[in-house]
Amino acid sequence: MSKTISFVMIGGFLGAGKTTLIARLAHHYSRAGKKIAIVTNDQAFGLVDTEHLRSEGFSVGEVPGACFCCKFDDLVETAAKLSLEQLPDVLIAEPVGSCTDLMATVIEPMRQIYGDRFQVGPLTVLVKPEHGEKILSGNGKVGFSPKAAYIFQKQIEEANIVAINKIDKLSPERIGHLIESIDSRFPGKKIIPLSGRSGENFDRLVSSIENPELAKRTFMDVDYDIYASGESELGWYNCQISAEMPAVEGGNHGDTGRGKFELDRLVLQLIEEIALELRENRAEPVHLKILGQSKNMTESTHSAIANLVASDAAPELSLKSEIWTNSADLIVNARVATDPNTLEKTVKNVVDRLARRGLVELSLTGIQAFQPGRPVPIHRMTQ
Ligand SMILES: Nc1nc2c(ncn2[C@@H]2O[C@H](COP(=O)(O)OP(=O)(O)OP(=O)(O)O)[C@@H](O)[C@H]2O)c(=O)[nH]1
Ligand SMILES: [Mg+2]
Repeated sequence: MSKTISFVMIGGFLGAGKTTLIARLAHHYSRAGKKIAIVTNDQAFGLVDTEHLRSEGFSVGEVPGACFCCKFDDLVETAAKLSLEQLPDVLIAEPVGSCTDLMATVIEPMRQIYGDRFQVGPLTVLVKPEHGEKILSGNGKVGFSPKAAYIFQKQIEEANIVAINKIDKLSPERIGHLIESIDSRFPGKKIIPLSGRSGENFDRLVSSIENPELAKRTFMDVDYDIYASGESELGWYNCQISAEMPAVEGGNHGDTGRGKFELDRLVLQLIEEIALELRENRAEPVHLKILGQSKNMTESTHSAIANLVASDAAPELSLKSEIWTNSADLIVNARVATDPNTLEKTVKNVVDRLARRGLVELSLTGIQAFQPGRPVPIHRMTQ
């Protein structure tokens, strides 16, 4: 009899910490001797998350171009491709952070159509405190409209496990308020406050994910008009940037003839300058991330990632490469509550400005700038 694969889906809003937690979960299961496969998903191509998780040594497939629900067959096909060499024990899926209705459009079809292949676990949704506290309390300026906030709340409504993430940076009072407001608005949920970064309460999450009693069918009504217009409020922008140290005439820098730049500093500086410009345009960053990898093969296993998850959060380096290099490839993934043209101009201005300083040559390629289209799920099973 062929074995069934445990299917674990970790949802949550853009920048909630899904990839960080998935990396921790994948390391946890690998250490326990299990074979892991991961599927990432996005509206665009060229994903920071895919490169990040691959650089951690995992087998990662990507479903780009639309959300899992609209590309359900691609999800199953990608999982099958990842299983060609060796069947994984656990398949972890990261849906797009602006996606909801996953229970009816992905989880239930997985159970009903592929139940012989997959053991479908509870749907875990991470709550992003940076926008969540304002959305759930109704206090403070969220930076995007109630239609986009509708998606955030629907994600919690359908979750089997609601994981309040990033508690390492929240006071006990703030954690208490979040628990209270989630419990009063969505009673009966399994709520776990945790930190995907520090690992606090990670064990509690793992035992809940493995508890089949929590994998309940929680179907809900979704107004696809609100959902679609909420999602289309967000501008999506991806590109690649080639960063090269200019050749120094008569310089003496070994056989390359060039000096080196600090990769971590470069990705952080780009994020910081984009953050400033977005603030001037009053455009709320939902998640802006830049990954940098050296083009030099011996250094390319070290990745740098800089992130910005909200206008009132500080840009940060979530992954340090700690390398100096003379050439690097960067991937920019930006999801911001503004129109894609403004977003494209912002990134271009910043890149041009930095390049003019002459410290490093930067060239932009592979630009994708758009607003997500209306979600049209392949399946919607609510029985
Ligand atoms: N303080 C803190 N930061 C965290 C934690 N988990 C993730 N982050 C940070 O939050 C940012 C976003 O994390 P990701 O894991 O990329 O979030 P995501 O949900 O996968 O984002 P998208 O794929 O863009 O939707 C990064 O800067 C992470 O380092 C946490 O537990 N604590
Ligand atoms: Mg991610």
